[in-house]
Amino acid sequence: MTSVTSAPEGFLWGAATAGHQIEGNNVNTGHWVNEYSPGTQIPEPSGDACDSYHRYPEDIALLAGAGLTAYRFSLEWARIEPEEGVVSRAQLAHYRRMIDTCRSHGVEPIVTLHHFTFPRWWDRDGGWYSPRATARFERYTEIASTILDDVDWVITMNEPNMMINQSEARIDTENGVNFPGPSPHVARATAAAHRASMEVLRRHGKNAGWTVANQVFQAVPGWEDQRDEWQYWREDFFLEQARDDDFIGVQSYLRTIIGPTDDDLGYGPQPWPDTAERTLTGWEYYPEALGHALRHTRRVSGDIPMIVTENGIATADDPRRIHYTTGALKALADAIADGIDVRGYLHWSLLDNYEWGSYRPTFGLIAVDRETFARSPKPSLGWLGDLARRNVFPADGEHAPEFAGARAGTA
Ligand code: IFM
Repeated sequence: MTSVTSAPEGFLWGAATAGHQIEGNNVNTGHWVNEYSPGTQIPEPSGDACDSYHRYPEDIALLAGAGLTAYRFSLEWARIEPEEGVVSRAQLAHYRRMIDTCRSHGVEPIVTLHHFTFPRWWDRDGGWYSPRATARFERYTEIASTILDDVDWVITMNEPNMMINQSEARIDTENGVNFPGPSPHVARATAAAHRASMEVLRRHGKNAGWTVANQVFQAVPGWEDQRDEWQYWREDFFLEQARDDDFIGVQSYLRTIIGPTDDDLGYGPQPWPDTAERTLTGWEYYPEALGHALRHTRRVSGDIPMIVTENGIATADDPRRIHYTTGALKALADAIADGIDVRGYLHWSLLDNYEWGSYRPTFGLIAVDRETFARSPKPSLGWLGDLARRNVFPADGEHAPEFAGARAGTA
């Protein structure tokens, strides 16, 4: 019998998605262009995705019916502003209907303004390298704010620390998709756009912030300085920017061990040992990452409220998903017990969706038939919903074995 511990009153229990990964036919984005370009290195295109653009009422009803109380979803900038300065009222009305549907089910909508995808015109005209990037994002925030009156929680940008790799990747047209590492220029550009967006959202009375992919960088003993260096532009810069925000979204899946390598730099991520359990994304099974992520975020971002805006596992084995999430929630409960102010837990993801190049890594609490789009809730949805209804965390989650020799340096 699993023992439990209470979650704070009003704790948000939910699941998260992103437009491009579930809506389908998001044709006006640069990502769609890349997916369908001749010779693309993207293995599988998004196509109809989960057709959630039309089926969101069913998705929200399933989430609410299970007992969850919050739904994080994103707006698609490319639909709302299909050409620069052209605003689609019909698309704004679509997203407004999604918010209303959440409200009618008693579900708290948590809205992400930007989750990785850009309109084609943005990519054509310089992307983050355009001197107009901040003004464009600020204007988009103003446009989006017109439908957000009763939305309390707004995320300006999802994982800017991952997006900066993608921005650089798109620019390298000669060599195809390639992730040469983080760009301080793009990092600063995202930070400026975030600040401008925050000002708009605060004028509209929102709780606003951004979400950061927390990678739980750990060091092989003796490689702590290199770990810190590796980590700065990949994560800590972005955590620092959140110090004055209303909250920060913590997104955690795994850890990365930094140590010696044979390349010119001489240090970097270490391969996982052959014995490590891997998920369908090839990542190490490491549920306690979430506890390290929350502690590291507090250390760098300060004592601001946090929401776990993503956490989950790509697996075809649903009991394993429950096992992973049990471990993650146990780590979350411990962090709260240690005084970290966490306001909610949003599982990634509500649906099996498009994982940026493939449908194979299934992160969902709900399976989606790729032909008919029929939804089939997995036992994990009911399990998480039951914790939500009782507002409790499992207290005896199992932990994965530690890597020999790796030290949780900053966590
Ligand atoms: O699917 C992604 C999501 O878009 C951003 N965070 C990580 C998830 C899993 O890779």
